Amino acid sequence: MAQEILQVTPLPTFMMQMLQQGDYVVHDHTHIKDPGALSKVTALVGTGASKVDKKLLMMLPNVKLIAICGVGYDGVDMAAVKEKKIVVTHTPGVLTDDVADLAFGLVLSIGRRIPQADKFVRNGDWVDDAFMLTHKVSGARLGLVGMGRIGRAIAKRASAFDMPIAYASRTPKADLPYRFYDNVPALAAEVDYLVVAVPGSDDTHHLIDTEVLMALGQKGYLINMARGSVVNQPALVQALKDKVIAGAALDVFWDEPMVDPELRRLANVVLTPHIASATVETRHAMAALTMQNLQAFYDKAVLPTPVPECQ
Ligand code: 8YV
Repeated sequence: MAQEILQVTPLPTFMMQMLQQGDYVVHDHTHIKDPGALSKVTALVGTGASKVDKKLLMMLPNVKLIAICGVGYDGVDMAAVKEKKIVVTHTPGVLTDDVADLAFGLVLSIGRRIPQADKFVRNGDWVDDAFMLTHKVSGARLGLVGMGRIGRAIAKRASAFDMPIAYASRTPKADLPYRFYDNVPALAAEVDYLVVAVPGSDDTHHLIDTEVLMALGQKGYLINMARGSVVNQPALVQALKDKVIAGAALDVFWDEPMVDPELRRLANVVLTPHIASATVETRHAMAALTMQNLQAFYDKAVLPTPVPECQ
């Protein structure tokens, strides 16, 4: 019998095809054609951007799995999930390299002002003047806020650029040679590039605030491809306007895809539309892992990648 699932957000066409081939009946939560379907749905599928709150879960009495096609699941109300004995899966590992690649691309882009230089050539400005001098990335000090899978992958890339590496996390990692800080402002004061690599959660909400930005200082750059919620965005906009920091490169924002117009007007920023994992290869690998989690759930087999709280 075909299993009935609900897609919480739009999914890529190739994933919809995988679901159809897997004989799933997929309902779209914004256009449920059959109201009776709500009680037939046993699993939800969404992305890292999906909001799954208590209100939605209360409408779905028989949901027992939430399969997130993404590593972050900060949009899922974990208290409601626990209460309803639902299991959540996600897709860690398969996107680590892409996210680290983009993080490093953002470091290079803001440090060397690559998008601005591209615009300079396209606008014909080169004819009148030489492009501004930028700042050296090789050998500059890199600080990581968080040292999980993605933090480690960024550190590996930074090592190849001879960057001294330091990190802030709850506990030091015994296997790593990098300098450890137990708080973010102290780390920020010692680095040129501060890269956010922690998951979005209540614990990390606004971890990057005015104090951190002041510590990072006039020569420092902030890079965020983790979650918009980790940064106090109005405080960042103010710091960028007042030149409290040198610049920021951001792939994630509050209230995506609506990006603060003030931020969009600034010259000392590089902005990308939440694309850290958005390569053909990785998005297919994420979709395949999500399908494996779904299949394992219906086969009553061991789930490949449940989130830590559900292990
Ligand atoms: C995407 C992400 O937003 O994995 C995450 O947590 O933020 C991204 O990979 C998304 O989940 C794509 O499906």
